[in-house]
Order: sequence, then C-alpha cells, then structure tokens
Amino acid sequence: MRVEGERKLVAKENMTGADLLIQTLVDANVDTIFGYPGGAVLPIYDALYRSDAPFKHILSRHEQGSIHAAEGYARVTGKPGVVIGTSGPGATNLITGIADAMMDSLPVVVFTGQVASSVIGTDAFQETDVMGLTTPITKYNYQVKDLADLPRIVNEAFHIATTGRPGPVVVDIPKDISETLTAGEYPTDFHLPGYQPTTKPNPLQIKKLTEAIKQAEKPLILAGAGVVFAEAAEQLKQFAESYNIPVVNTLLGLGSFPASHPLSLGMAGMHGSYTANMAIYDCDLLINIGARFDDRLTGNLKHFAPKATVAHIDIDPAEIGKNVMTEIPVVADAKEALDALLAEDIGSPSFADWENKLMENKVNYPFWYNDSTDELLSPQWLIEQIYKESDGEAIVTTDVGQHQMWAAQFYKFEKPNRWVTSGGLGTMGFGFPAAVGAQLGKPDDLVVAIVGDGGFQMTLHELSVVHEHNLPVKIMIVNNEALGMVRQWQEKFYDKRYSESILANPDFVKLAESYGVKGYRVNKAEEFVPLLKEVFAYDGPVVVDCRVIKEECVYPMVAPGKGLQQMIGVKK
Ligand SMILES: Cc1ncc(C[n+]2csc(CCOP(=O)(O)OP(=O)(O)O)c2C)c(N)n1
Ligand SMILES: [Mg+2]
Repeated sequence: MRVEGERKLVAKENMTGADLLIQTLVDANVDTIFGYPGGAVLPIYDALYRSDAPFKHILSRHEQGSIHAAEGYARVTGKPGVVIGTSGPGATNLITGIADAMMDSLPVVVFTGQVASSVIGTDAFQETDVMGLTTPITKYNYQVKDLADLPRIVNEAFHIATTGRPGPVVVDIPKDISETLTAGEYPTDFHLPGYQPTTKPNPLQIKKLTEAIKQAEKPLILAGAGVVFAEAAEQLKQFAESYNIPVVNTLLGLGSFPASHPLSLGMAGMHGSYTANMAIYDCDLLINIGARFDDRLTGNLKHFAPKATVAHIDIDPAEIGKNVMTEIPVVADAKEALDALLAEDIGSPSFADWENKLMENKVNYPFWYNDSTDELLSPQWLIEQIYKESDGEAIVTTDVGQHQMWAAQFYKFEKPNRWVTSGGLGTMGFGFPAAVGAQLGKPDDLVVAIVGDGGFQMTLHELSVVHEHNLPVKIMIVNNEALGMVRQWQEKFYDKRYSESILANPDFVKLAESYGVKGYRVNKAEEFVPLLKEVFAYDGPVVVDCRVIKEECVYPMVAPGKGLQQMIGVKK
C-alpha cells in the first residue's frame, strides 16, 4: 500500500491549476484526450495550448462524440479513456456516454468544467449540478474544492476507474481552481481504505466449485465481459479445454472465448443461438464468469437455468445473487479465479453425452437467413462478408438495433477487445464515435463501424473528425430505411402498426462527400464483395450505404416475458 504524501508533484512558479492538471495527466501516461472546449474549461484548454504534453487532443463535434470515442478507446486498449467537457451543456451532452460507460463497466475519466466556486448554486451562466446529475451514473465523482487536492484526486480517479469492476469517474473542476496561480508541492499519493476490491477468490469457494464440477453431468460456462476486463481469455480456454466444459457468451462477452472453438456454443439471450439458450435451460451446473445476468440474457427468470446449480464469479459482490439465486458465489477477478480453478485437481470428468447433444444442436440449428434479392442485400449475409473479407480480424463497433444483433450473430470473434458495442444502455449513435476512439487506440487495425441508418444520424457529425485526422474507419450503414428493431417489435407485438419507425434518409454518399469522406452506395450482392475489398484496402475513412431488405427480422428470438427455451424463429 502506498504511504500518503510519499510522492509529490512540484508546481513551478506561475503554474495554474490547469497546468497542474495537465502535468498530472502526463504523469498518468495519458496519450489521447477526447474533448470540447467552453467557458469553464478555457483555462484547461489554454494550459493544453501552452504545454508540450505528448498527448493528442481530439476535438469532437459534439460531446457525445468525445465520450463514446473514449469508451471505444478504453474497450480496445484496456486503458482509461479521458474526456474534457465544459460546464452546463457540455456536461449534459456527456451524460448519455457516462451512463453507457457505467452500464458496460468501461474505465473512463471525465473532467468537466464548473462555474467558479463563488457562484456555484446561483444558477450562474452554464451552471449545472454535475455532481447531482452524475452520482447515479458514475462509479465515483468528485468536485474539486481546493487546488491542493487536484493532483491526488486525478490519481484517485484513474485508480478507481480502472481497478476492481471498471467504470466512469467524473472530476468537476470549478473555473477558479483551474485559473489559480500556484507554486509549491502537492501530494499525489492516495489512500482509500474504503475501496479495496477483492481480487483473490476465497479458497473454500473454489473448493466448492471444484466439487460441483466433479458432481456435474451437464456443466456449462457463461462467459461475460468480466473475462475480457480481467484479460483472462487464455485461462478461460485452458479451463474449458481441461474439463471439456462448453461455453456460451453474453453479448459483451463475445471474443472472450474463440467463436470457432468446438466447445463454443455462441451467444445466449434474446437473440442468442438456440444451442446456447437450450444449454442454459438444460445444464445442471452453470458457471457464470464475469456476467451480470442481464435481463436480455436471462429472459423470464422463472425459466432461467431451472435445473442448474449456479456458480457466479464476479469482482463486484453486488452482482452476485442480484437477479439469479446463486449457490456458489466467488468474489474475485476472473483471471485469479480461473488460475485457482486450474490449480485444483478435478480429474478428467467426461461429459460426452451432454456434449454430443449440444454439438448435434449446433449442427441442426444454426443462425439462418434469407438470401439477398436482385435489388437489396441480405443484412446477415452482408455481415458474413465483412467477417470473411476482414479475416475475422477487424475491430467491429456497432450502434443499437437489428444490425447490432446481426453483427453479434454473424461476425465470429476469436479474440477479446475487438467487439465494441453498447450492451447495457443500448445507445443508438454509439457505433461511429466508438470506432473513432478504437481507431485512435489501435491505429494499425482495421476498424469497421457497422451502424444503423437511424443510429448513424445521431452522431454522424464525427465525420469531421475522421476526415481531419484521416482515421481509416470503415462505416458500413446497414440501411433498411427504418428504425428496424422498433419496426420489428411493431410487426410482431403491435399488429404491424408502424408508428414513427420508417425513416426518410438523406443521401449518405453526398453527405459523406460533403465532409471530405469517400462515399459509396451498394444494393446488389454481386457488387458488394468487390466493393468491400476496395474499401478495406483504402487508407482513409469510407462510408458505405448498404441497402438491405427492409422487412428482415432478427431471429431467433425470445419474446418478452418468455423463457430461453421458448424461442421463436428457430429453423432446423
Ligand atoms: C438513443 C436511443 N434512442 C432510442 C432507442 C430505441 N431504439 C432501439 S433500436 C432502435 C432502432 C435503431 O434503428 P437503426 O439505427 O436504423 O438500426 P436498425 O435496427 O434498423 O438496424 C431504436 C429507436 C435507443 N436504443 N437509443
Ligand atoms: Mg435501420
């Protein structure tokens, strides 16, 4: 444990609070900041201008763009995303992204400007209660009251955002604090006795789980994003292979276990595979590693894993037993828990009958789709082609809706940190700015943003950013001229009353071109693959308006209120 006051930041004569902030960010090894200036952060932007700090600042065109980019950056690099926004409207424009990062446990540190301390509470120009607004949607938040606390608070913010279960931390900095001239020494060390996440599993609980595996006839692993955050994909593979335990993934856990692995049953949940959902229904031991039993995964809880003993490994004790009764709780980091399990002697249990049944299901009930027509592409086929042409190696980001579910079903993720989607909050407009952040985090990787025609229009202003920095993001608009997922629910559950779900869209090609970005439109299957090859080979941003069959629905599906065993749209 660090000793308080051990490390110090020495401020030179005439440094401002903002200079101190920049210096602290440099010391924290920040390489990219996403942000947007304004009155309350003018001192910070001035300090940025004057500094020779080695990091990049990316000017988004709307604060929502900054925060989703920071989330995308965090998701692919594992490092914290850093955001600066001004007070009032700057801060409120960040709210959706902060909530999104909270739901999906993404390490993001957000600095908001605040009006001067002397006028806080007077409804001063561009004042908003950032602490009040962000308390329920952050892992922690601070308002800096004293300049001397600033370096320590910044270090604490990074520590809290990135350790235990990651999450967003907001630091609200009144303008007078960042403007004040300062000199002297400031402690940067911190001591947080009330925040000590448990990472090592209790050995007795590991023994219990070991015994349960020995007793089981139909064990199943449910792998969530916790495996990715803990960098435990290799351990998961070893564990599953050692005992031949099949694996299903949550939406956000995709990539934590190779999709092509014989033991992989794919994604479970509302639009998961029949095999994965039936495996959950039939298993007698469910080992949840780093997933939070979200309702889109479980369906009706009355029918969820009804025959199973449930074990749940999670670094956040609040998740265990929250939705699903859990017989074997293990509070731990996923990697530590898997290492402990791998060190146990479980013998060589055989689950051959169970596996044979699951493999049969896998062959008999794959995801299926209708072919492209002469005039329109099949959206699922389109995703398969993106998968093939990128050799399964792309970083894929998405918005929310049908295209998101098709991407999850048809892009087979072999590795972690390559799937960037808004799972918990389900934020339309997430995909493209997240791709900006992902590309900045992984400049040499192919980044494909698979977006909806609806979602893209929520944040397409970030085209300025990809043009300005020549970020070679490939934006594939799955254009069904509809808020497709809404349209699907209206078709299935509201008697085809398509209330406000059909879109009149702009000319996306001209729109891209007006930002200086290449644009293409494609509607014929035979033209799609050659175009894709050209687009992927091009070293710059591209928008492709892919015209797809409008009536297509996402199948199979667990209808609202139903259990995972009651899927519709399953085909043999
Ligand atoms: C910010 C926001 N507003 C509304 C919704 C509700 N919603 C979920 S999916 C969807 C339709 C998305 O349409 P589009 O982006 O075209 O994707 P598609 O479903 O057609 O693939 C809507 C409106 C949402 N998820 N996020
Ligand atoms: Mg659409």
